[in-house]
Amino acid sequence: SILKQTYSQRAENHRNPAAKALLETIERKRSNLCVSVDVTKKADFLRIIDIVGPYICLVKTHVDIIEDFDFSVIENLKDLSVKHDFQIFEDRKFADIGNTVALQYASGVYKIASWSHITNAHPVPGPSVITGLLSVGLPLGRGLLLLSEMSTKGSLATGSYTEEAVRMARSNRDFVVGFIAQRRMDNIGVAEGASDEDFLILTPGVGMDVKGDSMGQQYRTPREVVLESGCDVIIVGRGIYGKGNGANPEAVREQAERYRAEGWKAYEERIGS
Ligand code: 5IU
Repeated sequence: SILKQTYSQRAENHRNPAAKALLETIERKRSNLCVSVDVTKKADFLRIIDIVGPYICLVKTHVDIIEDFDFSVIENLKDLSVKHDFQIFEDRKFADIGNTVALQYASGVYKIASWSHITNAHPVPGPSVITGLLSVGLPLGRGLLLLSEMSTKGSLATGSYTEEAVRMARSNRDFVVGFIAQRRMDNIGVAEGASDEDFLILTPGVGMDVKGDSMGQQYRTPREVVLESGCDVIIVGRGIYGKGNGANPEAVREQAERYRAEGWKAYEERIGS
């Protein structure tokens, strides 16, 4: 079963270059930690990434919240990704018709496809959202995650919506490499144990010290997410950079190290090593 395979074994199952690179990075750095850097100043953004860089496999960005954005942010981010050996995931959550998402992905101020190894989309428009994005991303070797579940209270992405998302992914395996979800999706709609599919499951809503925030976010621990729910990558934001936008570098470094260690321990326990 996928749950018992190592990340490097799974890297061999994947033909999509972004998925393969992510799995290889996870194994090389012994880190299934993705840091989500939701801050509004480019200096804070780059400083936090430089601190957490050694402990992560992936950085998750929302570049549209950076107030003083210019393209040097991207150049610096790319340099940091080489310096610290991590992949980049712009959490853009595309959700429009194919023609529009292709333009949003390739063009505008951010030119996301030119630098983000992985991005994501809501399945709400149906398969055309994938067709639009893959027209831009596939030739560049990019990968897409579908949002089949969310971490928030009252999320509508449940039941048949989640199942349809899995069907959409199965029809586009060369580009759709996995899901943003709270548990494994491989077994949805197939008999128990019958699936040998290998979708990557990246999971936000991870925190060890608090249960949620005042705006509907809900947190689970790395152990619950990786060991009990079989997810592959933990996505942690405020649990790592805290309230002060990472003003205390040593505290940020300590938290990154702590989440990396917890995520990896849960994985080792899962594969039984
Ligand atoms: N995010 C979630 N939950 C979801 C999805 C995305 O939290 O279901 I889809 C994003 C939002 C934020 C990050 O960028 O993941 C989590 O940040 P905190 O760890 O600070 O809550």
